[in-house]
Amino acid sequence: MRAANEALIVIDIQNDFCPGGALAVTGGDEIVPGVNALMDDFASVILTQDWHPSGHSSFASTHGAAPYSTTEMPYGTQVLWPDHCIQSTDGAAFHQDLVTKGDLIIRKGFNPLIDSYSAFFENDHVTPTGLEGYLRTRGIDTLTMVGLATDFCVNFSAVDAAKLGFNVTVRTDLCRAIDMDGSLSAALDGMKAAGVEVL
Ligand code: VGL
Ligand code: ZN
Repeated sequence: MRAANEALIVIDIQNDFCPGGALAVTGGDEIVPGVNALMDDFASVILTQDWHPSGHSSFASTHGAAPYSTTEMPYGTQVLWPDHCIQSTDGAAFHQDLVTKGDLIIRKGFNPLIDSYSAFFENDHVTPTGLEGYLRTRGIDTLTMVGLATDFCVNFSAVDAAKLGFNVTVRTDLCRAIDMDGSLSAALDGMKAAGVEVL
C-alpha cells in the first residue's frame, strides 16, 4: 500500500473513449483490468469523467465543422471532436468493468463555452476544477495517473499537476492515445519537459 500522501488519478475511462464509443481510443478498454488492480495499492483513488452538455463548444457539430478540424476559441486553438460524453448518457458512463469505488469523481467540460482536458484547469488554463484544493487539503502531494487519452486529458492533467508542484508519474502502459498528427510524441516530450515521470 502506498503512503497517505499519494493518490491514483484515473482519467476518463468512459464508454465513448472505448471501442464502439463516439470518440473511441484504440485499445481503450484493454487498460481496465490493470487500472482496477492498481487501485488496491492506493488509499486515495480519484476518477475523472468528461461531462459535456449537448451542443458543447468543443463539438464539431455545434460549428457545422468536420470532426477533428480545429477552430480558434477566445482561449486558443481547439480541436473539434465528434459529440461525446454527453451528460447522463451511456457514452459518458464509466466502462462497465471499471471499479468506481474511488473517493472522488471529478467532472469536467461542463462549461458550454470552454473545453477541459485537464483535471485541474479548463482549457483557458485559469478556471480551476477544484481538484488542487481537494488534494492539498487532504495532504496529497504525489500522483500516479492512468487512463484516456494519453495525448489529451492525461497529458494536460499531468503537466498542470507538475506545474502546481505535485510529484507526477504517468503509467503509459495503463494509458491509450488518440494520436492525431503526432500528438502522442508531442505529449510525451511535453510531459517529460514539465518534470513528469513517464513510465
Ligand atoms: C478527451 C478529447 C475530448 C480525453 C476528452 O479524455 O482525452 N479528449 N475530450
Ligand atoms: Zn471531451
